[in-house]
Amino acid sequence: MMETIIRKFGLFEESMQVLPLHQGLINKTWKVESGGNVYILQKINNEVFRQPEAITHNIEQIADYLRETHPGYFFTAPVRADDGRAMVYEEGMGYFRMFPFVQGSHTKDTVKTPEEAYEAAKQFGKFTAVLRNFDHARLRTTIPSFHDLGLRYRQFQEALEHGNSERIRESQSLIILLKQHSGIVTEFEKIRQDPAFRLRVTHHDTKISNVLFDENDKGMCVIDLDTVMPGYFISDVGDMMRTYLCPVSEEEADLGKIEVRPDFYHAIVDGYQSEMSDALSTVEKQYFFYAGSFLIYMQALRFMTDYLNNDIYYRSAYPGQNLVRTANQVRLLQCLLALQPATSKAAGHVTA
Ligand code: GN1
Ligand code: MG
Repeated sequence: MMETIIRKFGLFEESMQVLPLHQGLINKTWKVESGGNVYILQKINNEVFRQPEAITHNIEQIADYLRETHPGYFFTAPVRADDGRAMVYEEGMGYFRMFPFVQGSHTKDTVKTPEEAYEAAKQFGKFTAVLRNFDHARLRTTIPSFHDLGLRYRQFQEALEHGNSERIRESQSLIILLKQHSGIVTEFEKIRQDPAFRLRVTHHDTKISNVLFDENDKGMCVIDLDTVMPGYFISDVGDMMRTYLCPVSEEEADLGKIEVRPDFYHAIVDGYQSEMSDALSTVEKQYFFYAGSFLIYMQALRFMTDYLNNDIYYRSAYPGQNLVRTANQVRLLQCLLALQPATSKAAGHVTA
């Protein structure tokens, strides 16, 4: 079946092999071995990415800019299809794109050491740093208001009004906890008004599996540029905190296993600052801790909202999975807030 797509990229061979790779919650991914070369093929979920061309537009803009200004920066440019475009569409199958597999690289699914966290944070910092003078207005928005916490909170409130009433009853204790932390939204609204915060080219999906590592476990580059858009640095740093601080993932149902590892926190801050220190304002630098609370809270709201809306957004394998994910993220938020350093910007006061 995938043959039709691979033909359009001009890479079809009788002996080729197509193997499914680990799946995210949104897009699907395969490894393709053809003609002695290896590629990564991705199907774009166009329910989520309503204008898939916006993704390839952005990648092409960035690729062109970096080729001219930072030729030494390692950027994985997409494979062009026979018609010259970086994406193919097939009726009934959807939108696909392909990248050459980077020889000698590997990805990681979990963060096991502070060194890995440092390397990943350095790569995400470097990505934003090399694009510091790129005019972000050249980028299209691939998901409108993606990390707009105010909108996420309103969507949560709407789900409380119009969502599945049985699920709302069953989730009361988590709903109350989420409402108590709405000060994190108020703080975000201040950030949006604050000229000390700059919009930059940010990645918006900084999980460890979006970094390529070399044989010596040094970071090589970032991948998966679907959600690259203008954003605040707290989005990227926050999603690293959300996904690197804890030894277990957002899928863990045993809340007793959730904890925040302080040495990983420092590794993220140091790795990111090793590239971004000159670019960040003094005010922005006070928001590293807030970044973690911002992203974890947003993810908790998104999982809760989806649960109350009968699981229409996140792929789920068993009933109640989005509720488990919500409880997991709320616990993670509590663990992080318990460690708030006296010197950092408050994460928003808990209201009773
Ligand atoms: C989605 O599909 P994946 O795993 O790259 C989501 C992220 C969430 C993440 C939670 C476009 O990312 O924002 O943080 O799930 N991406 C989109 O696992 O909604
Ligand atoms: Mg992604």
